[in-house]
Amino acid sequence: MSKVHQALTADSKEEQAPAEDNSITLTRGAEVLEEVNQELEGFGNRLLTKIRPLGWECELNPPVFRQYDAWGQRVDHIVTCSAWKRMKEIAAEEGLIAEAYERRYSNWSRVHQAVKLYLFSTASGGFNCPLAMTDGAAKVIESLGVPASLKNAFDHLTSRDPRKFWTSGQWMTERRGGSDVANGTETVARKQPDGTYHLHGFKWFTSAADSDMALTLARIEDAEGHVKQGSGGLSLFFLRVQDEEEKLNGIQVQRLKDKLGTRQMATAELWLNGAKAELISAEGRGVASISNMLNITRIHNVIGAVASMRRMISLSRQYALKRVVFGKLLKDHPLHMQTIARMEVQTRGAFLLLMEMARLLGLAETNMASEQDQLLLRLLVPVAKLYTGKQASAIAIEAMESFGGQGYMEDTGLPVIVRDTLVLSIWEGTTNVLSLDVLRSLTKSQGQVMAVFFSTVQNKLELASSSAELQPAVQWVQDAAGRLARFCQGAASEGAVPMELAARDFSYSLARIYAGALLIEHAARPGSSCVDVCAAQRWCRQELCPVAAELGNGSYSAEESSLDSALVYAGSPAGCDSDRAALQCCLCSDGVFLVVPPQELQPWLTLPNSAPG
Ligand code: UCC
Repeated sequence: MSKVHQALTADSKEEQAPAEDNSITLTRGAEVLEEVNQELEGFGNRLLTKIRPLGWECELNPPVFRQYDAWGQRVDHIVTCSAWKRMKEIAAEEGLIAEAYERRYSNWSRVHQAVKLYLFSTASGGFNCPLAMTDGAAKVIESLGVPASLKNAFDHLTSRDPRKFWTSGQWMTERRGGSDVANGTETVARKQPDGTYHLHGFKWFTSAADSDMALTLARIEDAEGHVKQGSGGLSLFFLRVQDEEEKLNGIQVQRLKDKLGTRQMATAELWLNGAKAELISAEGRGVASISNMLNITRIHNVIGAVASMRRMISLSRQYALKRVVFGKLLKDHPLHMQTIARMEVQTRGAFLLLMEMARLLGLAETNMASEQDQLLLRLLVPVAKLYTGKQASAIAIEAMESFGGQGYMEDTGLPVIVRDTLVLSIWEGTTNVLSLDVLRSLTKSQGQVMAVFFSTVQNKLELASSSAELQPAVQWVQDAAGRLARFCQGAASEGAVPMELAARDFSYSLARIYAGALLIEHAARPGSSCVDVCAAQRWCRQELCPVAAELGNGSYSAEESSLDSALVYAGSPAGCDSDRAALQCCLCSDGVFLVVPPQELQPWLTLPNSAPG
């Protein structure tokens, strides 16, 4: 039985430890809200009048790479525009990183920071990316106890002084790949007499390569020049990108990446050729140490996703108030309103997931989190990251379509948002890699994350127990949670379900059930509106537990799994070059005929030979 299956056998009925009395934090929460509201109003004005135009300037003036100076000297200069530089100053002035580490508002500081970043995100001209990594780097350093050698860096990363503020890179991806870091990392670290290391290797994607510092992984060479392979051979290093004379620190910039989106931000290939660095993790604990950074950047990814969804819906909604088609405004076409309303429901669920994570992170960072809160946070970060990344891509495209052909025009600015959104399911771990991380959280906690998940969902639903209008929604969530619990028990006891195959549907189930519970809890609070109730009801009407549904369809059986490959390669070992060839191959494959009835293939198979292949 695999470790995941063993974890699933953990008693999911385990009692949650009594929650701490949080009435004091709640009261203070109301005061914080009042204070923060005022500040946000000022920030909102600044966003509209100053920051958004700067963001557009960043889009129009993407970074360029100047390899040589006028005299033929190699300089490897990444030239960024003045608006990009101004964004860095604004980020410092607004305390977009500092807020989280000063903890002015105690456990609410992370919620405050998340809201500011959420507002900033789509106006930032891509500057949200370096901020994500900067926050992640500060988190790693703080979790190491801010050692003396890193105090200076920490102070720069968390400064409100624009002259002092640093951003950080996170150089994890090498030529052999970005998901399988344990096997893909080739960079070596050679120890120097002064105790520092020189790094040698090639970093294939380095986002915001104009940053002041970076955290990166490398394998320490022993005296014989040997390194340990795998995850256990990786250690974490800190380095400055430039030295005191502003010369690159043993780094050559190979080229800038030509990306689909996030073009405002310089992503570079970097050749580390003796870059001076400091070891900051225990030897061989690089991945575990950098995971503190990953979990923060993944939360920023969720912020970016929800912000993008909200921006696209706002634009779409405004357009519907002005555009007349078929004799009336778009807003008076029920089908159009249904489309936007569906996006709205998705966005509300995603927003509450984001706020829940920020709340839990705030508790964890002020020693107010119970063990259950910490487990829940560990589970929710990959769940929310993978789910909102997909939601945001779908909504960006749907909302673009709501503008008709105009949505496809560059000068509307909509394609920029779409392009920048599509990366969110790739950055910081793809959907499948994050689904496997969900399983990792399960095994690492020996199943305790699921026990906490179920009891927290149940607690949230209780608030709605006296609301008749929310009862159907409560019932759907309870049914889905029941089906998920049975799935877990079945998967564990028989070991019958290959969990890797079910990982994505499993993660989607967690996201939908949890967001359903959050929407219900929100709708049940005093002061909520009928729109909140409607959003909760509609969210809960979707399939909340796709993993149980797919199990019922036999999707995780060995037969289905082998058919997956048959469908993909359709009888050709080398794959197929065109749809026509693929369909012809399907004819040869009994397996494919079993799942695609011949009558459905008929229109395709009778295409004239001249039809495009
Ligand atoms: O894309 C990148 C930069 C883009 C710019 C950022 C902008 C984002 C914000 C946007 C704003 C809008 S940088 C590249 C990103 N790359 C990734 O995300 C990597 C994806 N791959 C993974 O996540 C893999 O699952 C790995 C690398 C974590 C797998 O590594 P291993 O070594 O094979 O995994 P292990 O052996 O399972 O884990 C090693 C240790 C374990 O701890 P111990 O040894 O104590 O048991 C794990 O529990 O690391 C621990 N660990 C974690 N702990 C692994 N992952 C986590 C985690 N997420 N949280 C806590």
